[in-house]
Amino acid sequence: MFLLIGCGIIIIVTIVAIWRSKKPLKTILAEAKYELLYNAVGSRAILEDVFMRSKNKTDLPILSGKVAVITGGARGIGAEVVKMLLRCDIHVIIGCRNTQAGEQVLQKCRDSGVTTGDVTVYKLDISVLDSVKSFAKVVAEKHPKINYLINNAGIMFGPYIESRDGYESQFSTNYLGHFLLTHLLLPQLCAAGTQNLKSRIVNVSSCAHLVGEIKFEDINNRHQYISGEAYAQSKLAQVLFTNYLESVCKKENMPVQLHSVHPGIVNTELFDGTHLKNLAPWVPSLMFKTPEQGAIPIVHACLSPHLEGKGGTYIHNCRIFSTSENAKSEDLQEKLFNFTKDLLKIEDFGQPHNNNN
Ligand SMILES: NC(=O)c1ccc[n+]([C@@H]2O[C@H](COP(=O)([O-])OP(=O)(O)OC[C@H]3O[C@@H](n4cnc5c(N)ncnc54)[C@H](OP(=O)(O)O)[C@@H]3O)[C@@H](O)[C@H]2O)c1
Ligand SMILES: *[C@@H]1O[C@H](CO)[C@@H](O)[C@H](O)[C@H]1NC(C)=O
Ligand SMILES: *[C@@H]1O[C@H](CO)[C@@H](O)[C@H](O)[C@H]1NC(C)=O
Ligand SMILES: CC(=O)N[C@H]1CO[C@H](CO)[C@@H](O)[C@@H]1O
Repeated sequence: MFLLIGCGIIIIVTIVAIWRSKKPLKTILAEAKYELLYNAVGSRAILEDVFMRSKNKTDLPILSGKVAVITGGARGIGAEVVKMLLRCDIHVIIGCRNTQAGEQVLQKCRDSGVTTGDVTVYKLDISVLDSVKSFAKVVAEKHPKINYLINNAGIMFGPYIESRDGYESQFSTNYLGHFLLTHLLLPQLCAAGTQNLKSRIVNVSSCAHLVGEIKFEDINNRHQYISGEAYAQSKLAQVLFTNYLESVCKKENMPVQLHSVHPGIVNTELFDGTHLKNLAPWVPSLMFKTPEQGAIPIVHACLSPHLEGKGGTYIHNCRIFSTSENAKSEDLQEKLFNFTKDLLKIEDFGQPHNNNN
């Protein structure tokens, strides 16, 4: 009952915020449509988080010698993932914009009594293609074998901004940069995996993918920019890509498997600046998961032996969930894959040394 009232408040708060914003009616209607969709999907996800609370657990086995790469591991959910991987004695490579913040994550873990594992921090701005290339280059040189790649860095909503390479910021941060990074590190992932113990690529997507569609003719969503629509597009693109690459890896017998994960609705800085946090800041702290709880399904997707051989799946509260119909469309997966390869001028995916990337 309490939860239903909470969800109702979220809906009312956002509708009021949209009316206050004084935009043209057409934009208001389109934004309202997305607000309602998000509220529906988000409220359902919150309820699922609550009812599946007991399912939200994963073991932390000792995996000395394994190497994990994570984007955006310096705060939010990513920092909690780093902490859990350290407890497994894994060597974690953090790619983040502020390398000092990355170092501090290690310090905090040590202060809290975690003595195992190690952290190396390299500078990475995932929204800048050149930065992705230089990051991948040092990482590949220093670590010829990578067991886990966690594509976690992400941004949500915000105004229309273009990245240095000219792409809408959510598309370039959440999707494009990670597509390139995955391409560049695939050889090292293949080198670490075996047919019985595959390397894993985990994409931190979102239940928002359920309301997404891909606008090939206006991939930047420039024509009518609705931030929620662009976020959903970027998260759907991740799931499509995960599913497509999984089928490629299977076909070519690569020892790599892929998962997309919805971490839950988690109280992080991701919600800063949203209508909800501006008008009812107590809702996230009361009703959302903590970052630690959000990290659990991601770690589960990386490490759980129960998922061995079950690549291409979408994980929600440590359970395999079904994705949207859109995400299952093989046609759409291939179309987006071709489209992205062309954008990035990649000729042979996963074979970085055959071209100039
Ligand atoms: N919170 C939720 O409810 C929720 C729900 C579904 C999915 N997710 C997904 O979970 C992931 C993590 O989100 P969060 O909640 O932990 O958010 P957060 O607290 O805002 O953290 C975002 C992380 O991404 C990094 N990042 C953003 N832009 C970057 C860039 N251009 N280059 C490098 N790193 C960048 C940030 O690093 P800086 O310190 O450099 O900014 C930060 O470490 C995202 O992919 C998000 O879409 C979250
Ligand atoms: C994860 O999603 C990104 C989009 O953010 C995509 O570019 C990348 O290739 C995906 N990786 C895997 C292994 O699914
Ligand atoms: C993707 O590209 C391949 C190779 O160029 C082509 O054979 C295939 O038909 C394309 N698929 C789609 C859906 O456009
Ligand atoms: C909401 C909730 O109960 N989360 C739990 C998920 O699992 C971890 C560890 O198994 C607990 O510490 C959390 O409290």
